Amino acid sequence: MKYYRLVDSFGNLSLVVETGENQLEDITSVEEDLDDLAILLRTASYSGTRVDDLARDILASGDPLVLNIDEIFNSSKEGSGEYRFDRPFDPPEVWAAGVTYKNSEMERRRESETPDVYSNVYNAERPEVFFKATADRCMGPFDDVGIRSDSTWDVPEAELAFVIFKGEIVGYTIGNDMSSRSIEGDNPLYLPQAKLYDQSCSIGPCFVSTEGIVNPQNLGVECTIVREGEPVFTGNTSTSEMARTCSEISEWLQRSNQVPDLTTVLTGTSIVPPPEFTLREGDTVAITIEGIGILENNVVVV
Ligand code: DO4
Ligand code: MG
Repeated sequence: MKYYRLVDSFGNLSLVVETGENQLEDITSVEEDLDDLAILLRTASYSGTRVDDLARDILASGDPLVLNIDEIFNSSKEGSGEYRFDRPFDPPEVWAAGVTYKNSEMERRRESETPDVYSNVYNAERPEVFFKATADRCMGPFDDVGIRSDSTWDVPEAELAFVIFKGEIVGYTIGNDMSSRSIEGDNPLYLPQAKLYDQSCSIGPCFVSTEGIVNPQNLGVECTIVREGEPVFTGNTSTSEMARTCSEISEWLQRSNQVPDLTTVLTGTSIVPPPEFTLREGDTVAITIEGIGILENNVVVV
């Protein structure tokens, strides 16, 4: 099932579930303490219930508020209306895997004066896994994402993201790994500065439980960048092109490294705009992943 977090015009949060064509049902309108995915996952874990079964039971036990997805999508985009989509949950840590697609390896070789590090890691048993963002640096749907003021070449990275709870993958979302190619290209040791800065990441629009995604290694991914109303870049791929699996990345990340519940892990990109392309303030990035939805963000200089 797909879980969204809504914020109303008074700042109140609610946890809602997609239950039909264009339809959301509000769990919080039935159980007022259940306004966050973390609480639902914890309750499911304590009671030994699957999260989707718990959500269905709660909705069936009351008379939930029913909302229309398209209306909330439009009001979120326009910044108007009673409800808008919030970041679907608060990830205490965001990590990312890199060079998990052949295309990413080739593009990084192009930008770097030390290209071999990328080929080596693509072929190695140990994946590249790096710290990507804290909760404060991770934005939600329709929030602004950042390009650094000291960078000259910037791109979004459209990535499937998985979510860990009690050491296990419990669901998926979309991630945007905003990146400075000029800073990473100068020296791979600058990677933390190329990847982690204000508003350097976004996730959303929803969290999809593992029950809702049959095979994470076979999902279509698309990224479109719009400038002044016109698309200036579109690319697509499939997670079937990934050289590693989500389970494998999760296992490597958690070796000698306990991660807190709701840690989110971006799994790498294959969609790379051409070398002459760089993002500009005012651009809009829309990432679509099959079975999850569309994550849309505007770009600002930070
Ligand atoms: O090796 C640097 C970062 C790679 C990355 O972010 C990706 O492949 O998505
Ligand atoms: Mg990336």
